[in-house]
Amino acid sequence: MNKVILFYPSFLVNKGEKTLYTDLPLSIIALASQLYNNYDIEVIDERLDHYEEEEIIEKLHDVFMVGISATTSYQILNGLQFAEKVRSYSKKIKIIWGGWHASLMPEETIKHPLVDIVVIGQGEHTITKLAKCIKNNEHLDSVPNIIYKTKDGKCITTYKMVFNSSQIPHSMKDGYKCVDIDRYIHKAWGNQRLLGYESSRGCSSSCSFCSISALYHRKWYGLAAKSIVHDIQWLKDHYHIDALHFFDNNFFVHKKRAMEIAKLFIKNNLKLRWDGTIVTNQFLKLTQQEIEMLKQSGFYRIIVGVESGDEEVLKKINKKHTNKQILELIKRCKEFGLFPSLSFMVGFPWHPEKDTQHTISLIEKIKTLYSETEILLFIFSPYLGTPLYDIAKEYGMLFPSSLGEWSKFTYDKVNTPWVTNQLQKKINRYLSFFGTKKMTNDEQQFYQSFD
Ligand code: B12
Ligand code: SF4
Repeated sequence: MNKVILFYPSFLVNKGEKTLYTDLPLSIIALASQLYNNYDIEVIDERLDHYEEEEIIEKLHDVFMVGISATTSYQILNGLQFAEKVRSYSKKIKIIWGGWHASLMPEETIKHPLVDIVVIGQGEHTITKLAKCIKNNEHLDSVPNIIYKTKDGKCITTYKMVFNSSQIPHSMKDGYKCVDIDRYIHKAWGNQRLLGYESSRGCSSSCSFCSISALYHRKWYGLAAKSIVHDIQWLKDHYHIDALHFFDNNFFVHKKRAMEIAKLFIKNNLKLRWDGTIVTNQFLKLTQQEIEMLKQSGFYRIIVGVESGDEEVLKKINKKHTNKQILELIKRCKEFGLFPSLSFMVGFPWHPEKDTQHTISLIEKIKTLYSETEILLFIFSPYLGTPLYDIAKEYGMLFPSSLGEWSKFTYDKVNTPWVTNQLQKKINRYLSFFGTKKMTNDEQQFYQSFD
């Protein structure tokens, strides 16, 4: 037995519906890149792969472990359904859960009968050790950052560290070989062949609604510019991409690294359009020459979490900018011909009517200054493990308390008791106005479906 299945569950309850969010399953690719040389790897991306029961059974032949990657979403539901199939095929195959949900709720997750081992946090080192131990029937107590069940049902934890800078693989090429990259290349923002890429992990900020700071505690690690550009050149040569979207939580934490990447794009004549996340203060500190160099390298779009137009809320959620700075950022984008994509949340627990009003009013000012600005407007939902999750509980929000219950929960639906129906109706009007109507077909597709 030498086979490992890595499973990326669908986000949908009804899998017949149009598939949302079909970007590269980077978690699975990162794990596959570590296992590639020693095991037969099969990746199942349930958002795109539709197999009959018998086909799944056939695939399970020769498998000694499966890895399931899930965020807090219906991915849990679909992950459990897959685990059920694995369990009924053979009790010997180890079922391992990792990803954001399992990492934030490890003790709760391990209690589920369809979970043998939970991996907490980054999985690269752990999966390599786990695979070796499971295959050779060795004890698991030397594997870091897991919770596992012993034969008599006891749960043992080896949790040591939250974030390890050496864990981001220097090249994911082997992982890429395990998926059909063409399926993840999209048309969007005027690009014909856009692909996602991860060049750093973590974030130096500590916004109180965000899971990144909850798990990684403000630590950040980025790959070296040379190694990134080397990978990207390879992706360009093999998949003829014309644009790259950095999925990093905060691409510009290390300005020197970001500028080095831009320089290398120019030097190597990569001719790729690219975009990435930036915090307002980071953007406002860029000099004119730096912005020009970024533009020359193909940088065309900044993605900024503005989150609220209510300055009281900004303080409470630990966002370090003001409305004035946001308007300044918009003016600079217009001046330099950069395309701003801003995301907002309304309906925080304190005074949801007021924060909605202030946020809408800021969005209107932004649109007046630079109408091309892309606005993404969400209703706030408290993410697991964050300070706002605890505040939400104080404000009467109830959360599931087992993996089975979480499988019926999604952040996509409004589930905060303090957002009244009336407020929700009001927000919905703006959601459709700002959220989609102003977007081109390409961009709508990015957020709605890539089918
Ligand atoms: C890209 C991205 C998206 C993309 C989709 C990507 C895709 N694959 O199609 C888009 C933009 C569409 C998206 C949407 C949403 N996202 Co999102 N997204 C991300 C982001 C920025 C990167 C994900 C990624 O690829 N990371 C790179 C990989 C390598 O890291 P990783 O997933 O953490 O995997 C590592 C470990 O977790 C572990 N691991 C993971 N799986 C497994 C499995 C096994 C077996 C093992 C051993 C280990 C393991 O090992 C991996 C390597 O170290 C993350 C933040 C982040 N940095 O991860 C948020 C994040 C995952 N998203 C989040 C959320 C909330 C959402 C939304 C609900 C937001 C919204 N309000 O609409 C939506 C909706 C999704 C849905 N329908 O439910 C939250 C999840 C929180 C949670 N508790 O689950 C995150 C953490 C962001 C945050 N700031 O809090 N997202
Ligand atoms: S800047 Fe973005 S990634 Fe960083 S903590 Fe805030 S919301 Fe999370």
